[in-house]
Formats: sequence, C-alpha cells, structure tokens
Amino acid sequence: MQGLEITGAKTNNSSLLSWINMVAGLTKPERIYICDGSDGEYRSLCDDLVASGTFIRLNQEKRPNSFLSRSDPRDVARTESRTFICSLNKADAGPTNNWINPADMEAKLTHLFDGCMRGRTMYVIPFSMGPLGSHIAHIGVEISDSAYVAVNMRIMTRMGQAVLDVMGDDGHFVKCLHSVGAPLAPGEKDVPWPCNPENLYITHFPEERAVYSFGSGYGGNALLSKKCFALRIASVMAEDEGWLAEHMLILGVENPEGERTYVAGAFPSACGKTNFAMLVPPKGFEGWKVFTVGDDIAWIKPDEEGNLRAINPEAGFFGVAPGTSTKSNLNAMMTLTKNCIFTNVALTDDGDVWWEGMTDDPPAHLLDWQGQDWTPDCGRLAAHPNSRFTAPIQQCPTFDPEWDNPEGVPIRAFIFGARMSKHVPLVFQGFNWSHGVYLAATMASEATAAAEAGLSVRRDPMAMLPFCGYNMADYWNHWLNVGRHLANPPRIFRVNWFRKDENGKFMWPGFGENMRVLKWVVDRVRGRGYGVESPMGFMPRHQDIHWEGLVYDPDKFYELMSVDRQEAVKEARSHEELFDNFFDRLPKEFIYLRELFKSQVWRSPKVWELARAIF
Ligand code: O2Y
Ligand code: MN
Repeated sequence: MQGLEITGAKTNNSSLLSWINMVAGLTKPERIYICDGSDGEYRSLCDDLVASGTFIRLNQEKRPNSFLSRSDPRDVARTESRTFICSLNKADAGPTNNWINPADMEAKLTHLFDGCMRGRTMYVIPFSMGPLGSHIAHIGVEISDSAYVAVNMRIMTRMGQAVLDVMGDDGHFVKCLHSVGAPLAPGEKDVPWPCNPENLYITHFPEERAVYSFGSGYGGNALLSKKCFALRIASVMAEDEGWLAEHMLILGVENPEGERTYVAGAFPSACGKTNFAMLVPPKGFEGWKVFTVGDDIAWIKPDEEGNLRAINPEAGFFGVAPGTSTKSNLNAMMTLTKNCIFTNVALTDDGDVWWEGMTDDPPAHLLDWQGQDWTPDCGRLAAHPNSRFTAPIQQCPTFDPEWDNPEGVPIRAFIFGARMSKHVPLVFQGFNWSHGVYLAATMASEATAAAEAGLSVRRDPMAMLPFCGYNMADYWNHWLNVGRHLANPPRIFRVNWFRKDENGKFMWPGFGENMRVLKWVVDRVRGRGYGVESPMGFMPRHQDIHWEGLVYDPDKFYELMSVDRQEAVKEARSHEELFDNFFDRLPKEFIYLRELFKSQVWRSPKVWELARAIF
C-alpha cells in the first residue's frame, strides 16, 4: 500500500522493492516487515505467536526454545489436488500435473489476493536455497502474512539480511507469494490457525519462475521454498540450465580407512527416507560412519571435470513425527531436543510432546493434536498422522559440515527405492546410465493400506510424481541428456526394503541393516564390488554382501533377490501403460530398453524363477 512504512532488514534491490510495493498495494496489509533472520527476531516472532495462541511454549527444561502449534483440522497436509502448474502450454505441464491456463489463474488469484492481508503483517522473507553465494544455490523471496511461516522458514532455509546482501541492488530472486487467505476486519479477533480451505490454490508459473499460494498455512503448501520452489520451479530451471533438482536425500558413507563416498537417494513417502539419511551403522560395521547432507531435496550440477556435485538447498528438516523414536531413528530424536517447532503432535501433562510410536507405552493422559483430552483407550490418534517437526539440520548428530560447501559434494551413486511387497529384489544396479534412468522412471510403490492385498501400485518416477514442474517425459529426456555429458556418471541402483514372505513378514530385518546394501553400492562404484549380470541389471551374490553382525541365510537371500519371470514380463507390459500417457515426448531409448528387457527375460528361462541358479 502506498506510503506504508517498511521495517526490519534493509535492501536497495529495486525489483524487490517494487514487488513489495506492488504486493502491498494488492493485498493491503496493516504493516510490512522484512525479516533479518536474527536470533532476536526469531525470539520476538515466537513470543508474538505464543501471545496470539498459535504457539504453545513447551517445557523449557525438557525441550528448550521449542513450540507446539495446532493447525486447523481442515489444513493438515500439502494438497496435490489443489496444486497447479500454469505453464503457457498445457502439454508442457504434462499428463501428471493439474494445469490451468496462466491468464485464467492470474485473474482468479488477483481477485483472491485483493485485500487478503487486511489487518495482518506482511512478512518479506529473503532466503537462499543452498550455501550463500554458491553457484549451485538460488535466492528466493517469500512474501507471507503468516508469522508461523516466517519462523519455519528461518529453520528451513538460510534466511534474512545476509541473503539481501548477496542479492545486492540488482540480484535476481524467485517470487513466492503466500497468504493464508483470512483478512481481519477492524477489531476482529484472530484465530490460532487462520486459513481458507474453500479457496485453496498452490500455483506455479514456470515461465515466470513464480509461486502463488493461497488459503493454507501448512507445510508444503505454505513453506514455498520447499516443494514449490526447490522442486517444481527448480526442476524447470534445471532443465533450462543443464542441472537436476531432485527429491533426494544426500548422505556420505565413510569406511574405517576414512574414504568417504556420497550417494543421493530418492524414495516416495513412507519408505524410510529420513531414517536412511541418518543411518546408524549396525553391528559388524565398527569404524564406519554415515554423514547427513540432506534428507529431502538435492540440487545437482555437473562440474568442469564432468562429475556431478550436489547441495542440499535446505537448512532444516520438516519431518513426519509419528513412528520416530530412539529405536527407529535415534539421530532424529537427538535432533529434536531443542530449538524445534512441532505441528499437530500431542502435548504431555508436563509440557512436552508425544506421538504414536515415540515410546512403547503411551502416557496415561495427553492433549491430542486438536487440544482435546486423550487417554490410551479413547480410540483416537493422539498425534495427526502427518504431524511434523521443524528442526535445524545442524542439530543432527550425523550432520556433515560439507553441507555448507558452496561446491557441493561429489555424487557417486543414485539409489531409487520403492515399497513393493513382492517381485522387486532387495538391490540391483542398472547396466549403464540410460538403463538406470529407465529403472528410476518406472519405479512404483504399493499404497500402504493396499499393500497387504497386493493391490494398487502407483508409479512414482524418481519419486517426483507430485513435484516435477513440467512434462515428465521431458524430464526423463533431460536426465538422459545430463548423463551424455558426464565423464564419470554416477552408477544407478534400485532398492526395495519392503519385500514380504508368504506369511506376510518383512524379509529384510530392518532399516539399520540397509548399511549392508549401502556398502555393496559403495563397493560397486569404487570398482571393488562383485555383481552378477541378470536381465534386471547387476546383482550381488550372498557372498558379495558384508554379513558380519547378522546371520542371514543364503536361501532366504536368494528368495529376497528372486524375480518371477511371468511377473517380470507383466511388469514390463505395465510400463507400456505408463509410457502411453506421454505420446511422442517419450524418450525413444525407453521403448528399446523395454523390448530388450522383455526379450532378455524370455531368453533366460529357468534362471529367472530360480534366482540362485545365476549365482
Ligand atoms: O504435508 C506436507 O505439507 C509436507 S510434505 C513433505 C514434507 C517434508 C518432506 N517431504 C514431504 C513430501 O511430501 O515428500
Ligand atoms: Mn519429500
């Protein structure tokens, strides 16, 4: 709004100042505040959130500087059905994205944003995705009318005055505009979690490199740095500029000799991605260490030597709380001891947090995620299944200081995981880059509830289905193209920790044991791991896996690695169903790779049913 004073951090960036004025003119806030990212500012915003009832300060002895927030029960998760890619051309969004014509969407949004910040503060949140000044990093600015968003962004990104300083007077930034869509009339009392679920729009304008989000205050809908910028918009930027923006964790494995190998891994939700990123080496791996660079997103660029180097663009974890415990993920629990924001978990009588799976026995009494009295026999969940913690990455015991290396870390392998109770082996390696890309593009997971019945398989190429900001077939072509220009392309692996036996029991003993698979992956990329060629790719024999500390019967191992020939052919046929959606944009390589796979499967009759025979 004309003449409204701008307080907080300082900038002379002319395009930022004119965007701020333009947005203020449209949204008509009460105040404008530019976040400086300081400790004092964070404290004061948290105090304001406590005063307004959005935050509950937790017991400062048990959980110092930590807060609980309860969302509106209609606003509890990112909302794929209301997420749109508004590219100029519908075909550029592709068949896997919701699309609305950008002019129509702009008209709708202009109407919704008009006056939507009345009675509220407009926070201007400058953030860097990646180390400040890194050539792999990019800068964004989120304008939001939510203080909850501002404090979460302080944890999730490098945020504040230092970012404005890097931007300078004419530096570029990605525009991210957000409103909870709940203007306040003069004198109207606010609610703890304002939102507007009836008018929800999470929209992306790839050509403009901009995000506009309206109506939700939750997670991926509101912290626009994360899925909206770092994946949907960044994937488009990456295609234009020759790099990769991926839904991947980054970890380093160090052997007792001090040799460290970095890998990036893509897993759909509920596949143990956070656990893998913070893996604790099990018995038999004394002297081995795992380092965490990131748990969710990787930006990966070719360097001058033709290697791929990756940064984690984020600075925090926005992890799912339920199921996290000292048994399942000790490092995550240690990360959560202080300076955290918890959303939609339960509150204990002594002012701490609790969620399902945190302890073997639940407390006798809690306030649940909606603030209602809760007892173990009440028949309700105490924490919402999508309840979250926001935590600084530097608090993680496995935090890798290389996280802040502006050059990123060298990636030697990509691991693509899925949740399949049948037919998909524990681990196998693509023959080469294009075969690996094919394996990643065709990965699928069973929906958890349907898994028991062996129903409902959802293809989730590279775990990017909800996050690719353009046509998925163009994205596959881009992957193939990146590989063509690498001197030393990372090796590509598929894994599946979730195979079950005929009694419905998991065949692989648990997340900690994934270290054994990781070691085989590292051995392969370092040229010292043996792999047998099969129609699926290269596979380890029992003797190629490090078993110290675990007794795992060879027969069981070969059962875990076996693939039924009929099922493999069925699988290859169902790739056709996926590919048919993309018409002429489908990479030609995929057609030949599929045919090659089918003919290889047919030509190796017995070995296929009896995996052990190949070994
Ligand atoms: O439901 C939300 O808003 C969060 S979704 C999310 C958060 C952190 C990491 N990954 C995800 C995801 O959906 O992949
Ligand atoms: Mn994710």
